[in-house]
Amino acid sequence: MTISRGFFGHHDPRAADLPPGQHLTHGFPVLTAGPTQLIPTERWSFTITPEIGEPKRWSWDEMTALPSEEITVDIHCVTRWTKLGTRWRGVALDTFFEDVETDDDYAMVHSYGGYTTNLPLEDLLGGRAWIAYEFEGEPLHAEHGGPARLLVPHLYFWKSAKWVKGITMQRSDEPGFWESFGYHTYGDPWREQRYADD
Ligand SMILES: Nc1nc2c(c(=O)[nH]1)N[C@H]1C(S)=C(S)[C@@H](COP(=O)(O)O)O[C@H]1N2
Ligand SMILES: [Mo]
Repeated sequence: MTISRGFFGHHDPRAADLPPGQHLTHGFPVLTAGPTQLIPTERWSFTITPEIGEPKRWSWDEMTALPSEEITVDIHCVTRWTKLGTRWRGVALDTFFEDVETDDDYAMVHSYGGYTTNLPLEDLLGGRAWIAYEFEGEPLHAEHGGPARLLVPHLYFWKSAKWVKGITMQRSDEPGFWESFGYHTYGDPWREQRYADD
């Protein structure tokens, strides 16, 4: 069966895919607190540091040699834009965590340039989060977090740290950059968890 756009009148055919309070964008806005980081791949590395135990580090070549996936997902910014059907290539966080021993339930994600964001370890696992390094078939542009960013599309997009550098594991859920300025500690767009009290 085919359903023409006209069937839905003037409403967007995928309006059902919009979380509450969001509107569609067809562009790709750039949102960065501070300057764009320019990190050559030779200088890029990604480190997971448990609270107790050995850190594990991947160079660019080691990271890109890991099995990657093509991911098509909707992304939701807390400033109310949603972009449907974005296509990325990346390595699932499950793959990195296979090599890490940790008893810690929370993660603090760190970026080159100092940005941070927190989330439960659980939300990085189960095929729901990636280190992404291609967007729409091209190397990820620096303004969107290239050479590599975190991609956690089931949470508001501020959790998807650009120029990702590492993850430190922690026993408790400490706030990252926006979270310490009053944004929600978890940030589920479907429950409209924008600010601390939502
Ligand atoms: N390092 C870093 N990552 C970041 C940000 C930032 O300022 N610095 N902004 C966040 C916010 S608020 C959003 S909405 C998205 C924007 O990603 P984009 O610029 O690729 O659209 O990146 C997130 N990751
Ligand atoms: Mo954002």
